[in-house]
Amino acid sequence: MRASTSKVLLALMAAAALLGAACGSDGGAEPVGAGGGGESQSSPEATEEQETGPTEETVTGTEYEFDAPDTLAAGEVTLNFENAGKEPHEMLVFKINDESTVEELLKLPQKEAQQHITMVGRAFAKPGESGSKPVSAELEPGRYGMVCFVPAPDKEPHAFKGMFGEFEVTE
Ligand SMILES: [Cu+2]
Repeated sequence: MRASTSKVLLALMAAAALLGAACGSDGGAEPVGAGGGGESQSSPEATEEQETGPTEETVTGTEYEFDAPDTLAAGEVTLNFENAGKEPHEMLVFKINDESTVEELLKLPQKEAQQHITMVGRAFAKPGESGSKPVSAELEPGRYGMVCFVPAPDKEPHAFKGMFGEFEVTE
């Protein structure tokens, strides 16, 4: 008995709630929804995604130089490496911790040079191929360098034939 009574009550309450909602929305809600919802929704979000998404660039190596961007935006960066040359090439990427240039660092003994830099990553590619793995890292603003130490046919590392570069990561 009690159960059926409360079911009726619940049904009545639900009906009252529906009526109440219907009455309330009659006045103001409908015209707002009907008008123009589509325009303002997507554009601010899309801009944010572009700002925070990973930056992807391709660096090309040939004999004996890198073709790379001069500047990159700080944050998540993916550097693909393509070998457009006839010899194997690598792309060693590092952050320069002081005012040294890559050219200056190449003149130092290896152990000493390493004290001026922080390694970021390495990619390698055979002639005419793309590197199997890009260099992906979270880069903070600063100066960065890249070099290739693959030996040329005359045994001299490519870096000493000019295969090095610098780029800047900006805020
Ligand atoms: Cu090389």
